[in-house]
Amino acid sequence: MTNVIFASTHDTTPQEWIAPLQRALPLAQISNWKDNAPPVDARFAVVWKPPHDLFLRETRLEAVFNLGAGVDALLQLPGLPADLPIFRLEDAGMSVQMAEYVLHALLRASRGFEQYQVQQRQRLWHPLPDIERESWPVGIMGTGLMGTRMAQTLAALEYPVATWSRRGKEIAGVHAYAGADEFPAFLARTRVLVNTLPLTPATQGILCRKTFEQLLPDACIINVARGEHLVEKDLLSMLDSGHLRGATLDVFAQEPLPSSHPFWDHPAITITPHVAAASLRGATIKQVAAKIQSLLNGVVPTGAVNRELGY
Ligand code: OXD
Repeated sequence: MTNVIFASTHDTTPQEWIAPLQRALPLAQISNWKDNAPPVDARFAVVWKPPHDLFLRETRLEAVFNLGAGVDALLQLPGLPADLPIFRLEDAGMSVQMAEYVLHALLRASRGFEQYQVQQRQRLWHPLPDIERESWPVGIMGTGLMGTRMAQTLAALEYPVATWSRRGKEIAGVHAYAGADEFPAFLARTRVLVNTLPLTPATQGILCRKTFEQLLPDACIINVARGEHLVEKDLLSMLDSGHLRGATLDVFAQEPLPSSHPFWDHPAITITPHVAAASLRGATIKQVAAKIQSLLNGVVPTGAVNRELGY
């Protein structure tokens, strides 16, 4: 019997994951993590924000499956064996939601919906100038599944779109910038900066004053990756000085965002509670079950995390 442990400190109703996972893998025994319980000697762990002692207790794991795209928190857990394979979730309904989220944030600015909302309250019938797409060049940091889908979506709507990533990725109709050398040129043509990068020591704090200063004037920031990418005080001072026009933030260094945090009341900041893209349960379970089955058949599935790169 193959033991699989489900370990999430995030889900209050783990049975909603465990029951369908058990149906998808009838020959395995799926159990829920319980604090202060003995190990179940699991071969596989299915996790999201797992308990800190997961790897200290379950020492026979052969692979871990992360129920999200970002593995930054998982890689920090104590006792994580250096050679334990980790598989991230690949899309599972997330990239289309991310594309919608970014499109919505972009349109609020580019189509004047923010101003029309204010005008409605004033009973003001006042058409704004027509949209000029070339005034809204979008720059997407990261060309994983999320960044790629966003770039394709916005390019299809005829916005000028560029991406920036470690190696540069070819996407039809999108200009690719690659590596540290091309970062300044990427920023210099960007007015709407979207962050989809994985959080690693190399990307932590990348949304900082030095980055913001290089953007086109009246720029917007959209962060859907991790709160730790952003230097909060730099964002606030660049908004207050008028160099930046606004920011749409879905992720924060501390979640939930504390009620005393200055972001809540800032007129140029739009906040959502880490909901830009949810992994859809049905698609996620199907994908994780297929990957476990693949390993049981001796075939390494896709989505393996490169531990050196940190994603
Ligand atoms: C993820 C997330 O990493 O939802 O998938 O944050």
